Amino acid sequence: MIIVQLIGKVQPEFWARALNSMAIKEVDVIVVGAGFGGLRALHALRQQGKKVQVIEASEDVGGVWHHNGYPGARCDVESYDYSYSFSPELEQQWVWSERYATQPEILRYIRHVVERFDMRKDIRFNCRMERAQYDAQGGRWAVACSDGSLWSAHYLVLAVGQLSSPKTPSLPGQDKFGGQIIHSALWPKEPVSFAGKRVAIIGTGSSGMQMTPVIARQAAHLTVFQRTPNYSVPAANAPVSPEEDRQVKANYRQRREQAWNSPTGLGFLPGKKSALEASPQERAEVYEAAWSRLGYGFALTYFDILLNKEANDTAAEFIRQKIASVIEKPQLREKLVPRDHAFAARRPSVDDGYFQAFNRDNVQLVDVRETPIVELTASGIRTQTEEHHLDTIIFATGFDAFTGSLLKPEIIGREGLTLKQKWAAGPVTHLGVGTAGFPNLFVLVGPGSPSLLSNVMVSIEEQSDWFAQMIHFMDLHGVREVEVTQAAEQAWVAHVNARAQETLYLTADSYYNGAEVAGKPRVFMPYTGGVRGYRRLLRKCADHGYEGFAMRDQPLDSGGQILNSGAGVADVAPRDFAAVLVGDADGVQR
Ligand code: N01
Repeated sequence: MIIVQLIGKVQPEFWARALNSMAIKEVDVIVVGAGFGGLRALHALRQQGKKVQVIEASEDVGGVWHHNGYPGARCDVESYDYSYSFSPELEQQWVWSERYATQPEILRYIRHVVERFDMRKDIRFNCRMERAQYDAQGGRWAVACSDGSLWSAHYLVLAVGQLSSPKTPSLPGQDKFGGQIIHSALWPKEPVSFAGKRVAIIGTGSSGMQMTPVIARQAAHLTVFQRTPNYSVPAANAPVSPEEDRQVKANYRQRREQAWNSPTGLGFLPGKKSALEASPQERAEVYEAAWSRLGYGFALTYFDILLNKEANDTAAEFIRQKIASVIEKPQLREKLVPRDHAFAARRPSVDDGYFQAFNRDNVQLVDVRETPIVELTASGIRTQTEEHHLDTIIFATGFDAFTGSLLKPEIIGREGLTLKQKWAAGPVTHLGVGTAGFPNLFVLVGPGSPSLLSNVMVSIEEQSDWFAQMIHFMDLHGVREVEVTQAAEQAWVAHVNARAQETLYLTADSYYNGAEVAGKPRVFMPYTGGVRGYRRLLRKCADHGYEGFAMRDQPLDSGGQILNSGAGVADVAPRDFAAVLVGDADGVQR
């Protein structure tokens, strides 16, 4: 049936090659991606006794943490929170060396988890999913991969990451440059030396800001090409002392509970007060205390920093003064201090000496809005005013966020509709986990879920367990096919938009709303209702028999009947964002 489906509807040379080279392998679930998300999905699905095959395009585990090996790369979520919670033994035995772990340490952790839970045997490396097609009569996904392997699975889980499709601008003359070009998210595995080199970094988001001070210390000369000045708060990184480790581990469950019940999954509860209710002196004290201690939690010092422009201005001005105070050259201060958007309306960075790096004699800033890049030459970058001679150019230019990696493979649902066609005007999901017309397909931390507005580890674990429980429920009730209803996804998209409109996120161009890629639909993608609120909605959906998902005893095309009240629309009436910020997404006001 599957072969007929594949050959009948899609007849690329690829399928012929795949079919010739290998037999179709049958599994219960294909999970695409062996980063934190895919590995956690593997664990959750194994717990349900499922035969799972993880397929991974690269040669090892880790996802973005495998690829983003640039100097200075580290997480801006505290190590104890950016880690799996499913195994108390793992929690107790793993020792983090720093409050914010470096990329190598995170990768060591991932590899440890993979070995400890014997995951490697279920992962196929150097295997990129190129095409997946739903067999509407058989109710299974047929998956074809770059290595010629062909799979049939009841369920398809896309754990491909939201920031995993690197974006490189195409500048004139890019092929002429004689030196080395590196993208921050495709960092070479062999060591890159900057000693004695003239280096350029293009892009001043989190990646550019993290690598700048480190490369500045190594290179002969560093030129940073900035388009938009970014807000940043100090990382407040420190080694973890044995006493701190003991304390965290003595109360780890409590710490997890706090993270799960906080708006961002970072454990911080927002201040109960409006920034505008506080006196200037009180605000200054609160901001000062948060500045050196909270990292990204700075944005939650008052509950309305992301809701009200006037409130936001108080935080933004504090940060501007802090940034300006460490930059010695007045003309650089003007260029580096962010003024054109509200604080945290785009993703701010958490840095360790970024602005101070510009006090060094070997570091130069080029504002590309003032002096745009004209071309790359054989020996460097030529702007409208000068040529910068370079040995190495680093693109820290970010990603095609949220949908980039989801839309790369050809994913074909009912009646030949591709995911790309379905999402041509922007991604449409119910709860960020599934989309109508694509049965038995789950997206991990997809558009419409808190994803990049949360500690993604919390979201990954929440959704992985939720899918696994849904599959268990389906097994118990003889369900063969599950599919988001159109009514449910329309209601969810309206809800996501309504919630976003309560915030300042829509006031800025950012990768949250597709502005990072020319021609990409301008749609706000993450869910702003908070981790705790989202968690409650997932539970409510399950408690109501998976409301918004049609569950059928057989595939629809084989005459399947709906077993639950699938047509129901989740009750997601927009509510006061401030209520969500203190964790009451289900309508309880503060
Ligand atoms: O990417 P970005 P990133 N010419 O999209 C500029 C996570 N992360 O890799 O702002 C010149 O933020 C672009 O300019 P503009 C985190 O979620 C986390 O830095 O579009 N410049 C911008 O300055 C983060 O948000 C950690 O005007 C160009 C930069 O490139 C996300 O990953 C560390 C350009 C891209 O910034 C992405 O971060 C690293 C062009 N043609 C990343 N095109 C931590 O955990 C783009 N830019 C700390």
